[in-house]
Amino acid sequence: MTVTEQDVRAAAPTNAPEDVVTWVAKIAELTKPKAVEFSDGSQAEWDRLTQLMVDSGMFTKLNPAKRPNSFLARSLPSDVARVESRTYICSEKEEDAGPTNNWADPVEMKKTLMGVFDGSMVGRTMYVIPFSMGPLGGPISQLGIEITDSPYVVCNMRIMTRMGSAAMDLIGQGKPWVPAVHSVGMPLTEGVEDTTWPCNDEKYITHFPETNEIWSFGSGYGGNALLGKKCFALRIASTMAKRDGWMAEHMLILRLTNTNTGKQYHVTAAFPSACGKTNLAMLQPTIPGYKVETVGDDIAWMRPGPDGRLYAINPEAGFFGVAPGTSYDTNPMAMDTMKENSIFTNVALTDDGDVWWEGIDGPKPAHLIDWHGNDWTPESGELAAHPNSRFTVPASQCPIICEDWEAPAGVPIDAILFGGRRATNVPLVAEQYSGTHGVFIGATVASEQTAAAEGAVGSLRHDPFAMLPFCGYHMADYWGHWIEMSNKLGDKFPKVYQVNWFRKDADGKFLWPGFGDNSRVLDWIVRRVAGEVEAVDGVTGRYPKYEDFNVDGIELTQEDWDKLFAIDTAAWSAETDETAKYFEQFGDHLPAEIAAELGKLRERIAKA
Ligand code: O2Y
Ligand code: MN
Repeated sequence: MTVTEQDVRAAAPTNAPEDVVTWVAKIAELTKPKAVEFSDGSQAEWDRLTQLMVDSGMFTKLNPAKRPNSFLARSLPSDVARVESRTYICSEKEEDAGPTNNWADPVEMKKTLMGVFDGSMVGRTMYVIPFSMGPLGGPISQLGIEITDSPYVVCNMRIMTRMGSAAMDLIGQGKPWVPAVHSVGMPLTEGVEDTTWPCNDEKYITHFPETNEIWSFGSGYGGNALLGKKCFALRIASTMAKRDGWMAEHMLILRLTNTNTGKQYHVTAAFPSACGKTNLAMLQPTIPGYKVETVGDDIAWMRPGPDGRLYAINPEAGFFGVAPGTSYDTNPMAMDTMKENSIFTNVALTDDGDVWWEGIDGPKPAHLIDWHGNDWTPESGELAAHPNSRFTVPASQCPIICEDWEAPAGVPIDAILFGGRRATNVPLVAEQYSGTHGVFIGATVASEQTAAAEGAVGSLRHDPFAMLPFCGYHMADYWGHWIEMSNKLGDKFPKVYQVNWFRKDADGKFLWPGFGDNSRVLDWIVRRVAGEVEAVDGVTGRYPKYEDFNVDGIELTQEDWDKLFAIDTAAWSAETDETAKYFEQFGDHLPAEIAAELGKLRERIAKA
């Protein structure tokens, strides 16, 4: 028995407009689910679906005394992360996807998708999730509807987005919405037994930028399945933003308040993975006189405001953070955020019904159930939690969530940070020389894969603007869009700063303490923004003077400082050659301004 158009009409809430009902009926006809439910986002719905998953074995309820209203899910080892190799941009012209994306012809991909989605939901319930990315009805926000056959996705979307009836109200008022179709790709046909993590070895994470559509097949995990996040808020939104004159960025947003003057600054920051982005979003300053509040931990949508400044919202409502390495030592605010109402995926389970992962506080327990569901002891010699295991938590539970984190018009941005994990070459902080130099700094974000030999560059993994897997169109055209936005806003465009917390000395020791001490770098940046402090011109940008930088309470001598800001001209010369080679792939899409900035960098190296 499969859902008919009549069933869809009967299930649709009264605020669902005809175009939505027709679309849902069409997807039901294709995917052939056994039932259809429109999500209202209510507590009752959460209670019902979490219980359904506990009953099916997909969720383990955590000990309510330790972790109220929280659940653990374990995925299959074949479905533990985003799959970039199966992620496609299906623009009409291949050139528009650019050399850094997988491209597929939209007509061909649609044929493939119609094949794999045909009957893909047999025996399952199809859930229809109306959602808003950003505060409901806000001027920067956008609407979407995800259809999925995964109750896990429904519950995660309830945390990560503003989901349910209120979003459908806005869609019913005729506001545009992005259609997103998701199936785990495991139909329960005759004789097929359901599993606790249904998925399919064949996966397609596809984006159609010209029609704003998302189709995702075969994975139940994270960015592959929670389609509001990377698929909508970055890949599709980046194409919308280019068309409409705004910016969709892979950036945290924080508010830094000078507690002596009350002056507030807002900073966005982009980092490739494994650079401590969540820790910075929830920074605990080690220097007195500052307070950090979190606006967002992963994505920023930014638009020029009426005063000509750039305003940012966090389009998400929750954090989908990496668990391993998170502790009261490294990120106490994240730990407090996940005290309740949370979903954990692929972490370990303690004997008293709580969660555990490598790097969490305290000694290793004598016994755990690992992320595979097997007994684990410290002698097992295996990781108890998967390295990409996750917590899904409501942002509102973060003890330092900014009171304006849901301000519909966003917060005005004062500075933009770009950082990578660079053991060599890149100084602690450098300010842009100009707007185009700021874009060059973003375009050359990279992390080192291996240690560099003396005077050479380690193997660099380029991740421009930390957008490599998330830009929905040609990467070099995206740089062109940044240049256009920067030129349009002129002096009001936030200044860009390159930061690097990870520089090492010749013995491989970190030169900078990082974590809460990164507040010292923020302190210098906001004093620069306020025009309170001078900077010295250097090879990669403008640097702080040692005497202006707050080193109270840490041991950072002038000698250490010199190492943190040292420029090895031979190594930098090699790095510019490497950058030029990296840029070659972008052909004539590379903005002339970016090529010119590389030339200027070479001139500064030659003069140094
Ligand atoms: O592996 C996944 O599906 C999650 S990826 C992710 C999740 C939260 C924030 N950022 C990311 C990322 O890959 O940048
Ligand atoms: Mn991210």
